[in-house]
Amino acid sequence: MGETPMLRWILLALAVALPAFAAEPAIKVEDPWVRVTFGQNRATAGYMALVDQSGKGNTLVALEMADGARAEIHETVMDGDIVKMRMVKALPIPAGGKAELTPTGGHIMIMGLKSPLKVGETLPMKLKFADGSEMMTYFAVRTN
Ligand SMILES: [Cu+2]
Repeated sequence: MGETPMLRWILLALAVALPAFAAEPAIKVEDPWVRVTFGQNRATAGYMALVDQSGKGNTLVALEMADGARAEIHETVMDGDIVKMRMVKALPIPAGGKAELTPTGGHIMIMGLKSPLKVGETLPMKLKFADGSEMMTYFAVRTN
């Protein structure tokens, strides 16, 4: 049985549609921003929400920046009356849900910046996930 024109059209449509579907990011980053640096301070905090679009969940395991700057995931914990920050190895994003780093919760601790961050600039950061995927994210520099 030979290929019908209709079958050929369907195969062509699939070939065009599938790569576009596969390229869809499985994680959406909402409102990535970092707080402007003050004076000689070369450390600051960044915030964002990670939304799972795969329905399978994922885990943020590392953050990379250029020029020797470092980024860690920190959570804030109460030690008696004192607020302390603690590094966490990974940030899980629940299946179909979101993980948020907000000024009242956790943050991305950014250290070792070579120059101050000014309002209006963007700070690029590579997000690495447990499934091996990576994503460049551009954090807007803001005061709040
Ligand atoms: Cu911190």
